[in-house]
Amino acid sequence: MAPADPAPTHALEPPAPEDAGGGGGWPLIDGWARATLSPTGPRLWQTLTHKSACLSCAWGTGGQNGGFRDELGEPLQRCLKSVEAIGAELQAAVPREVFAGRTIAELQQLTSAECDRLGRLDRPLIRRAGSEHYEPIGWEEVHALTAAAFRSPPPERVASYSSGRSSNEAAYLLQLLLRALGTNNLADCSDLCHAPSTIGLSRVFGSGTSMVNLESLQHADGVVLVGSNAPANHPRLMNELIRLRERGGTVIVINPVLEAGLLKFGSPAFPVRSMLGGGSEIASLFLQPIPGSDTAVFLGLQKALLERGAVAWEFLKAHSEGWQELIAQIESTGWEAITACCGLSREELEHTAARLAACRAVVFAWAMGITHHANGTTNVQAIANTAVLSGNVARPGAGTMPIRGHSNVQGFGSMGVTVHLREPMRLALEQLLGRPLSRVPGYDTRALIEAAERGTVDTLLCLGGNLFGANPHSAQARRALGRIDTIAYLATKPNTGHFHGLAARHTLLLPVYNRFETPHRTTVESGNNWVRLNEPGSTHLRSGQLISEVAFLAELAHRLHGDTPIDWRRLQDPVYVRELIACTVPGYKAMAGIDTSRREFEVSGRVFHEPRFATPSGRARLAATPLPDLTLPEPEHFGGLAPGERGLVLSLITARSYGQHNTVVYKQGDQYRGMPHRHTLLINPADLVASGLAAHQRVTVQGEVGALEGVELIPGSIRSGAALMFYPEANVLMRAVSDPHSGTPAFKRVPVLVRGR
Ligand SMILES: Nc1nc2c(c(=O)[nH]1)N[C@H]1C(S)=C(S)[C@@H](COP(=O)(O)OP(=O)(O)OC[C@H]3O[C@@H](n4cnc5c(=O)[nH]c(N)nc54)[C@H](O)[C@@H]3O)O[C@H]1N2
Ligand SMILES: Nc1nc2c(c(=O)[nH]1)N[C@H]1C(S)=C(S)[C@@H](COP(=O)(O)OP(=O)(O)OC[C@H]3O[C@@H](n4cnc5c(=O)[nH]c(N)nc54)[C@H](O)[C@@H]3O)O[C@H]1N2
Ligand code: SF4
Ligand SMILES: [Mo]
Repeated sequence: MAPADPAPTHALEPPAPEDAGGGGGWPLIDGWARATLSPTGPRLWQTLTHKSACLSCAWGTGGQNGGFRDELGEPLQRCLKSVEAIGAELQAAVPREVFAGRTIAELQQLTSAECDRLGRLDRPLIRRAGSEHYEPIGWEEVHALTAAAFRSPPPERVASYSSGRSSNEAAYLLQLLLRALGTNNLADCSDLCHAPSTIGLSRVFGSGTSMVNLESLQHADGVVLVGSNAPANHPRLMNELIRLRERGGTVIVINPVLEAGLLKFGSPAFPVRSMLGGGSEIASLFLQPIPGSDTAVFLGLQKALLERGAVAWEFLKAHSEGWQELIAQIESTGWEAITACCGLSREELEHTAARLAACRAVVFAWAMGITHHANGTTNVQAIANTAVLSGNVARPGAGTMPIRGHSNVQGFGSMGVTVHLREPMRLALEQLLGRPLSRVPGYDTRALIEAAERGTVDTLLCLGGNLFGANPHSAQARRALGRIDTIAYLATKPNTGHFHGLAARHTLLLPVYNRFETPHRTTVESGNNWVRLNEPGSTHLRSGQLISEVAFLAELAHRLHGDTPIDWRRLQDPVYVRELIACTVPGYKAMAGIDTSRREFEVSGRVFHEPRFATPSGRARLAATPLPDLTLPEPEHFGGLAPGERGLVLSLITARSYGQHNTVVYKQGDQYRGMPHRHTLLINPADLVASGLAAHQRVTVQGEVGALEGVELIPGSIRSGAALMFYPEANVLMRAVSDPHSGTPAFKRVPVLVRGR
């Protein structure tokens, strides 16, 4: 039984799932039916069975096994999120009158959902300085203009930003062409996402990705799921959690929000249970800490493990270094400091540690609730320390598993689209190009925005994504992008960034094929280090002038670099690109010959089957993880309350709703959190009482750099002192406060003043 816990805001044993609603279930089945029976239904089915990886998340369903299978060949692994993403790509082209008739000012009025619903981009467009319109432009002029924009400025003044939607081949070309130009300015969406995981895990294990593969996960009897809303964002992971509970395993969830789908989840993969039984139970234990305090939670778990004699001493001494420093920190940090920081009781932490110690093999998995903090890298290290201390690494069923975001975000990192290029790959690229690469550190995403704001960026190529919408401090992002001379956006569909992120002189909007339309084979890498092969496809936009990303980048490279030291035009051939990848990207040797073998593979050197890590000594490197200071400012910090106003300062989590993919919104509300529309703020009922504000009242949410008016207060299962709003709208509120180690912004702990009358 759970120890008594007087605080009403956090629960240890989760509430009975019957009372908690649960995620998945009927709405999912209904969603499938609607989507597949709609007018685009037949095309949708055809796409679902196409041999290519899912466009949506990095769990990586699809590929050579056919649209519905995971890498172990298990069927029925495609979720509704995938259907949503495909449905959006199957829209008709944006009607001609939209860009001809509507001014930029009018297009700027569109919401994210409205931008996406305009349809598919199907011909190149340009907006010239001073013009009120995007107008058509021919490809030849596009190529000449982009080549000139990259050729003219000094290399430090050109840059790229990318979002992990494109292929490995496009990613590899992008970095090769920029590095050959002499710049390392390769900002990527992972800078806003899992960079703390890459850096934290590299520090501890010498390798920045998951050390667990799907097969290994299926041998776990414990999973600690931290800061992840997997029911919405990685739905097929839920199948693994359901199975683990069925095997008698333990799922420990750590999240300030009592997410319904983490209590109980109805998966279409288990249809009888999900329809008749109301879903499967997920969390065995649910901890609701203060946002941003996970380092304290894990230090508490470590202390409890130490005190109950559950540290794997032999393993620690044989396979790690720096453990003495960590043990000293655990011993010298008092329980009061830990519990005050995380808001959980000592009993809760001890009880959780006991459950952890009783497991044979535990996987520690996490997402943005861990990384989106000013101490994101430290959070990751605290988790890794716990895994090593308890002996839960480098054996079947045990290890650390960052749950990646975009479907090929991990592939972008592997292909060298990063400001932290690893030494072996640097050497290989230098050999390929026959000269040393620039040693000037590149701009990551935040550094890029800051450099642009200073006026030191002239040319920017955006391979997918929404740089404007994804960044904190929207006003600053708009200003910064406006100081760049030329921006080329390669995209499948319009988004808010194309209308608000306008360059000073030329803004190009260039239509590309998505993964299932690309006329040549491509590859991607899943978050589980599995490389998928996507077969060629075709587009429904028959009269469109779309280009493949590889073709565009190879053309640009050829115009910039000619035929030396490699034949850049030959890079139009993705088979040749894969040959280069096989000989320059660590772990990718198996890429050679994939075109004939069609054999998908696991990147080598990532999954640790035995405790020899990728560090110089082969040992895991442990270090102390300082507790964060989570003090919130007073109302005066935000200008204070006006006479007659009531309100309170809260720690705001900005997250995804159940109906969006990042900056692209598909549905307005979030039924699982009881939020009927997007202009809402989830708040603990006790905070409502204490502040004198009322449920469903419309309030002003005041952040450090901006405010949102008329926001509806929704009482819900969130820890007292915390609040939740949807991204990207909430990005107008916050100043960019970043983790110094990774540059990743603190999107999950934004101080705000909520005020109303
Ligand atoms: N359908 C869909 N799928 C997606 C995406 C999408 O937008 N839609 N986006 C993709 C991308 S790029 C990514 S990165 C992933 C994102 O996947 P997630 O990380 O699951 O996404 P978020 O919505 O940011 O939710 C973060 C969770 O962390 C919790 N949290 C917030 N602060 C804290 C904290 O301080 N500590 C702890 N322990 N928990 C906290 C929140 O309550 C929330 O449940 O999903 C990917 N998959
Ligand atoms: N406040 C707040 N801000 C956040 C977050 C948060 O939780 N809170 N999350 C952060 C995270 S984790 C991430 S990853 C970033 C996401 O940031 P981004 O990756 O920059 O944004 P997306 O919304 O995923 O980009 C969507 C666009 O990509 C384009 N696209 C789609 N498919 C393709 C393709 O195949 N090729 C090309 N070239 N383009 C394509 C479409 O035009 C679409 O509009 O946002 C970050 N920002
Ligand atoms: S879990 Fe992720 S990869 Fe798998 S089908 Fe769903 S969205 Fe696609
Ligand atoms: Mo992400």
